[in-house]
Order: sequence, then C-alpha cells, then structure tokens
Amino acid sequence: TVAASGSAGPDMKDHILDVLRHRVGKDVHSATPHDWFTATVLALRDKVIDNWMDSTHRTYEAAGKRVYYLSLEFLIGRLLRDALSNMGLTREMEKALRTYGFDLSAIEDLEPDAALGNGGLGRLAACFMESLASLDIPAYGYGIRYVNGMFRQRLDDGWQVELPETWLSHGNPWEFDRRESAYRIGFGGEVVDKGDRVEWIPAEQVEASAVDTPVVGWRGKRVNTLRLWTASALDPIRLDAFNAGDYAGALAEEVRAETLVRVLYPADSSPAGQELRLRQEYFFTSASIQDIVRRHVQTYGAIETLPDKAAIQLNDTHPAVAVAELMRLLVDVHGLDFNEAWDLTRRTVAYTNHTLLPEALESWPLPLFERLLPRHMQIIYAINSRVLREARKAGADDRAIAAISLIDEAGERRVRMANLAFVGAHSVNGVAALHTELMKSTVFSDLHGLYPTRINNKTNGVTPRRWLQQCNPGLTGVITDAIGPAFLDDAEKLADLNALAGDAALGERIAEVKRANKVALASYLRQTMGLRLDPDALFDVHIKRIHEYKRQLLNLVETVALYDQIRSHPERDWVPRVKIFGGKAASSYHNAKLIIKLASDIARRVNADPSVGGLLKVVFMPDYNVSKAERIIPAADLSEQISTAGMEASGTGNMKFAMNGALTIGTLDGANVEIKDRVGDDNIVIFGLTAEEVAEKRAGGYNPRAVIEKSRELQQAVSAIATGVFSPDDPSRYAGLMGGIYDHDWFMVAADFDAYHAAQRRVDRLWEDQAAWREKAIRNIANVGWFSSDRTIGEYARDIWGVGSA
Ligand code: DL6
Repeated sequence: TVAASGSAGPDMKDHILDVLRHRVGKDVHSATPHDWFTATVLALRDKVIDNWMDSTHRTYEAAGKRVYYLSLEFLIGRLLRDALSNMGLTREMEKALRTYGFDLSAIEDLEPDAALGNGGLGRLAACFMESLASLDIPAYGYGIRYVNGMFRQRLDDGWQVELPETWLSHGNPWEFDRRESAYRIGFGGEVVDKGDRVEWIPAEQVEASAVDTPVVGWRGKRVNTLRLWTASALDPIRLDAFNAGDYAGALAEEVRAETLVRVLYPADSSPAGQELRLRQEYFFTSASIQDIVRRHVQTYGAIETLPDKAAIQLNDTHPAVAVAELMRLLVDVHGLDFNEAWDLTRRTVAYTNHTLLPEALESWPLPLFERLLPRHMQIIYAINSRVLREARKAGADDRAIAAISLIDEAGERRVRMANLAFVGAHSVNGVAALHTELMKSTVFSDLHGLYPTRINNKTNGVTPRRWLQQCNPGLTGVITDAIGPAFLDDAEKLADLNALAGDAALGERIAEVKRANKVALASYLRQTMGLRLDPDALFDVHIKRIHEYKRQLLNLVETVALYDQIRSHPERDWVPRVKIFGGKAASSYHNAKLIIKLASDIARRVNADPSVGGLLKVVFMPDYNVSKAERIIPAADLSEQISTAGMEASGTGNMKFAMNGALTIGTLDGANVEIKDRVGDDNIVIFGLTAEEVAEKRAGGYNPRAVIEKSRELQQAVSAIATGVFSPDDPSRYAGLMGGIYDHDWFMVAADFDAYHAAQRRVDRLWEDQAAWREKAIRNIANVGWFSSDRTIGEYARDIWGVGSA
C-alpha cells in the first residue's frame, strides 16, 4: 500500500516551477493566475499518478472483483482541494504557492465546478467514487463527458435565466485522453438472421472514446478511475463535400456525434422525453459495457466468469439498457445461449432506484426504442416473455401481469426501464429505509411479489472528507482537539463527542467556529449580492433543486406569515432570522421558476421594510452549486428538509447539514427518519403528516380550502401572495400558484402549514437557550457519522457486490 506522501518526492516548490515552465509554457513573469492553477494541478497530479498506477497494478495482481458504477451524472464539483487533502499535501502546496506570492484558496477558487449532474443523484455518485477509493475497492465510474454541464443560473429581476456552463473552456488539467479505449456505438438499422445467430447492422455509428480522471481516496491509499465518454464521428470530415464547398455537410457527421455529449439534460426527477436523451443513455451504456467485457476477456480469457470479477451498478434507470446490451454482447458476439447469458447478466447487474415519482420513472415510446435499438427491442421481448411466463406460473393475475410487464400497454405502448432494470438485476435497492419500504408497497409491489428477496435498502451517505473536513476545517480542528483524530478515518467515531455534549467549553468553541463561518458567508453575500446580514441571527437554509415536492413554497408562505406577525406584534421577542434559499429549476418547470421569482419578490419587499427592524432577511442566492454548498452548509444553523412525506427518496443535504452542526427542521421523509433515530427526538424538529397520512388524504376527500379557511395565519399569507402584495407590478402573478394550494394542494402545503409554523416557533424557543442549542448541535455532529458514504459503500460491497479491498 502506498502511504499518503506528506513530504515525498522533489520539493513541491521547484516542481511547480518546472511544470509551469515545461508543461504550461510560462515563467513566473508571464504566468496568469490560471496558469498557476494549471501548474498546481499538474504538479499534484504527478504525485497522484504514482498511486494510481500502483492501485491498478495491485488490482491486476490480486485478480479481484471490480465495481463498475454506471451513472449518467457525476456532480463532482472542484477536485483540487479534495485531491490535495486526500493526498496529505495541502500544507506542502500552501507553502510552495506562498513562496510565489499565491494563496492556495485563491488558486482553488479558479477551478471550475464540474457540474455533470443535476442534484442528489449525481452528487451521490461523486461521493460514492470517493468512498470506493477510500475503502480501497477497485472501481470505475462510467459516465458522459458533457461539454456543457448543469446550466449557470442568473436572476434577471428575480426570474431564472439559464446560461451555458463552460467548465472545459480553459482545458481540464485533470483528465487523460485514452484514445486506445474506443468503441463503436450503433443506432438504428436492422437485424439480420444468419441462421445460427443474428446480427445487428446499425444504420449509423459513432465512436466513443475514453477520457479518464483519477479519483483519490482518503490518505491517497487508492486512486480509482472516473471514465467519461466523449463522442466523435468515424469520419470526422467528408472531404468530397468539403472540396465541393459544402462545409456544413462535410462536418455534419461530426456535429451529430458531438451533439451526443454536448449537454447535460437539466431535468431533475422527470424524464427528458427527447430522442437525444435515449441516444445519450445508450451511447454511454454501450461504451461502458463493451469496455467492461473487453477488460474481462482480455484478463481472464473467457466471459463465463464475468459475475465473479465484475459488479455493475446501475445508478437509476438511465443506464438500464445495460441489461439488454450485455445480453446482446453475450449472445450475439460471444455466442452464449440465451439462458446462460441471462444468468450471467443477472448475477453481474444491480440497480439502485432513486425516486418513486411516477413522472420520473423512465419509459420510452416503443416505436422510438425499436427504431433506435432494434436488436435490444427483440432481446427485451424475449426477456419479457420469460418473466411473464414465470409470473403466470407463480399465480399472477392479469392486473399483476400488466404491472410486471416490461411493456406498458396502457395507451401508447412504452418500454419501462425500471422494470427492465428490476428483472435484469440480482439486487434492487432503495436509498433510505422508508423509500425502500415504499418501493415494496407501491411502484414495485408486483415485481416484489414475484422476486421477494431482491429489494434491499442502502441508506445514502456523504463523504465526510468533502462535507466536513475540507469544507469546515475550523470544526474539524475543534473536534480533533476534543476527541482526537480517529474520526478522520472512521466517521462513526464522531460518537465520542456524545460524552462531551454537555461540555460548555466545547459548545463555545463550536459556536465560535459556526460564527466565523457565518461571518465568512455574510461577507461573501455582501460582496456578491450587496446584502448586509447579521451573523448573530439564526441562519435558516433551504438549498436544493427547486421542486414542488421539496416545498420551498411552504417555507415562503411561512416566511410571509412570520413577516406579518413581526409587523403586527413588534413588542414580542422575535428571534432574528436570515432565510437563505438557493437552487435551480428545470428550464421547462413553470411553477418551480415562479417559486424562485416569488422568493425574490418576498426578499425585495421584506429586506427593504424598516418595520421588521432587521429581524427578518430573505436571500435567494443565484447559481447554487457544489462549491456554494461547501460555503453555505458550514454556516447554517437550521437545515430545511421539509418535503411532502413519501416523496423525497432520501436526501443527502440533510446529512451534510447535521454533520456540520445544524439542527434539522423536517418531515418524516427519506433519510430524515433515520437522522431522527440517530440524533434523538430532542435534537431535531419534526413536524407534519407522515407518508401514510399523505396517502390517506390524497385517497379520500382532502379539502384544502377548508383547511386554509381555518388557519388565520395561512389564509392571510396565501391571500397576500395571491393578491399581489409582493408583486405590485403584476398583481395576478401568483394567483395560479396560490390557486393550486386552494384547489388540490397535491404537495400538502396547506395541510402541513400550521404544524410547520408551530415547529418554527419551537425552533425560536430552542435558539433562545444558546447553551442547550449548542448541546443539540454537538449531538447532531456526534451521531451522524453513520451517514458517511464509507458506511453506505461498505454495505453495497458486502451485500450486493461481494467485493473486498485489493
Ligand atoms: O439518492 C440520491 C438522491 C436522493 O437523495 C433524493 O432524495 C432523490 O430525489 C434523488 N433522485 C433523483 C431522481 N432522478 N431521477 N431519476 O435525482 O436521488
């Protein structure tokens, strides 16, 4: 094992200069700050490469099983700080840069945020990659090297405007082109019966080629590979067309190919219905499966041992076509019979579900699927006929058969990707205990009946390196002083803090760190948004994608109610609050965009109102991303996790906040349930309907209008918003949004309002006793070590993949 190289190799100071000169082509006189950033990464990368090669050799020597994590999204954010810290080189780099007059954190800020994901699902994939390396598990992440990641968000007069994201515009010093790992990916065409076998003759082909990024584990022990695919035409230019003056036509093939990897779909929790999306999914899945099969055959000489040496995890259904693609390679290319191929496939593949929202369960119109992937369609029919015969034999009735089928026959016929992933996998997991139970009882109930041991739970986790150590060095230092450094290697050792929860001196030190983090955030917001915030106010934070089920609207309506009350009862002891919102709305999601505008409208009015006397400030931070989360979370006092119960599969922001000493105000949804179990009822503020109660209400005559009429605060707030108090320039702007609450209230904003309002007043009372609040903060930090992604990955490794370190 290669140890972290705290001071190994040639002097970093000289090395950076050498890199600057010979690889960036600049000297100290001509180098721009960006050149220094590039030189810093390249100098660090040289050290990473040694550990990377060592890790690869160890894996080959041990002939161990490898994990392949297929994900359409990897929301990795910046890598420099992470890699430096995991390599144990932060101090050395700081010192080296200082000799040239540079501050490491300023250099770190020059790194673009690699936003190859929308939100939780993509960020989870990034945490998992880091934990796999930290646990010394040989693994590859497979995805797409999008040229334009998640859009940048600008607010124009409070309205979201989407701007292209250009993380690659100055090159990317982390990546390595691996042209030798290139595969042809076909689309369309026909399937020819050759007697003893069938052959798919695609009408179009593009080339996928690999671009690798090293992923450094904690203490540099292992470096794994994130392999992202880029696309090009087989013939980059048609010279005959070019010479004839048809320049666009000459490049058309290349443009078509590049389009595949051009943009990340900014759709969160709803399928982008475009053909391009299906093409993207097949493109990266096929390249990845071909790569896995090639590596296996090259190493072991035969395909039959694949399940012993490869575990393929599908991150949601985006790569679900892997089931059919692996079958195709095994049957059509490697000549296995269908049964054997089916057995190998199921023993190799596992699937993680991340949502129960019906609109987010991917399905493709059958004619589209058949046109693009005719051979896969045949294979899916063949799988379906096996599965349905099996179901019939087990006693399934017509209703159950229709639910289990890989083809949705109701209305326009569609291919159901979740059903394909379910039947083609040996393990199907949910991402929090409640979510997993709901998978069994709702969307997958018939499949669960047929395969009752397949569904299992793996509660999500987050990497404590990025989400505690690196983003909150102050807190990490205080914890280390209190309980020693063991928690750095095993986050569950944070539990040692429990013995010190009542220690006033520790409480004060933690509060000092929190205040310093709040001062830093306030100063950032002053510089970037011109806001003046009181760091002694309670920082109440709601950051995540904007979605009706995440209920930013409930928070905003409650904010309006609080604003009203502060004005009506200025004599009361109000707790000063700063309400911080941040998040992006899918570009086509009308209500989500309107919610952003509402937050801005409320902020403008409240922040300018002298009658609230600084007791309430509202902020909507534009362009929320991973780097901003790293700034905001350490500065939060209160974490808003208030989704409609039963709708948030897990959440991972909830874990990050608690790890940084914020208290949660939340519903019994997703992983909040398990956070509550671990931190204890007294150290979290839970309110609202349970998932079961939500389902009952939806099923039987819930009348939101009556609820609104009964609650004075709610009625006043909703009607103020609806009648244009916050939008005098367009008084009816929010009439429809508020009308939705009156008419059906699908997300239970009215139903949960009173409970939420009361819970917020409980928070006020808790805040007034600062000593008790600090103790609760310590209890949160102490008891959420279990939500480390190391624990989660340990469970996947043991229960699903059957892999150990090597
Ligand atoms: O599992 C990661 C993350 C969960 O924490 C969130 O609760 C869940 O909403 C998110 N799911 C998606 C679904 N997208 N699709 N398909 O992003 O996964």
